[in-house]
Amino acid sequence: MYKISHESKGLVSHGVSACAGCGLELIMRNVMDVVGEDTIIIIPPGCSALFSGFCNETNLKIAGIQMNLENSAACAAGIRAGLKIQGNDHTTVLVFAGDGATVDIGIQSLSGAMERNDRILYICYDNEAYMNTGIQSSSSTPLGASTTTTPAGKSVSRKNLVGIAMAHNVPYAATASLQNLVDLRKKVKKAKETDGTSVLHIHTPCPTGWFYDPKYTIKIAKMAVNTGSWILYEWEDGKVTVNYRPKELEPIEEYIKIQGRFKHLKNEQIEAIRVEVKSRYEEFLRKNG
Ligand SMILES: Cc1ncc(C[n+]2csc(CCOP(=O)(O)OP(=O)(O)O)c2C)c(N)n1
Ligand code: SF4
Ligand SMILES: [Mg+2]
Repeated sequence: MYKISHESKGLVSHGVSACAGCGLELIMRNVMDVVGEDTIIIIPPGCSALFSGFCNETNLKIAGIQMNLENSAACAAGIRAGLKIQGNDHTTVLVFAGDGATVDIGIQSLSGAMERNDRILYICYDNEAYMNTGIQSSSSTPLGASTTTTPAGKSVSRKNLVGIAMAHNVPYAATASLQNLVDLRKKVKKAKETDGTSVLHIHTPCPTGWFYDPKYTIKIAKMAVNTGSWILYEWEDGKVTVNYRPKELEPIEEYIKIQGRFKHLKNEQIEAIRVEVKSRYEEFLRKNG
């Protein structure tokens, strides 16, 4: 039903100062290709601000504004209201925010937009910590991961962003991953065409904060999905569809061992993560299978 072009529209310039192997850069380039020129982007502080640029230079060839961590969704809602008064119902209003900007600091303004069902496309690229300020833990950091504020490993599990969006009964919400770019692009297109608030939660491997060799970004994205650590699904018209089910879950140890942020873990802690991931995955399939 959804025809997706794979051509780049060239809306992101070359020479962006993201780290080598940055998952966020790949996501930004793919998202821009789907949303196209008729888009206003709102970017809060974080690594995505590399794309808003510095001073009077920007890496994005579309209109945009650099907002605060607290209020990107509120800003997007205001832009939508302004466009409506101008009689413009064609421009996409896109928030492109990190996990800290979404599940922690900006959650109240996102909640307000979801309650009002403002017509905005909200993308959270989730690199599972506050990377831009030196790898502090966020409420999306997974159990056991070492960050500068959880040096011995995070002791609690992460928040469930799409679950929060579903609780607001938004018309469209989905998870996505670099594991499958066709699926990711389809979801961006559906979200863009949604008449109301749409929320995409995109898993975003980060070599600098997860301490792995930059060449493994796609491999790690695939491992997250194949181990059940990241579940690909959509919420549409009040119904959940699971988009991909590995025939058998791959052992979580492989995913953990390739990343330096887990290297401090003892066997019993790895076992606790294995149990957490497996039970969350099985419970999700039981409820939505
Ligand atoms: C209210 C507020 N607190 C703290 C900061 C400092 N700050 C700037 S970027 C950033 C990290 C944001 O993390 P996230 O949203 O996960 O994006 P990432 O850097 O990981 O891409 C922080 C804490 C800020 N700009 N505003
Ligand atoms: S810290 Fe991570 S998310 Fe930020 S630019 Fe570097 S690789 Fe990308
Ligand atoms: Mg982050």
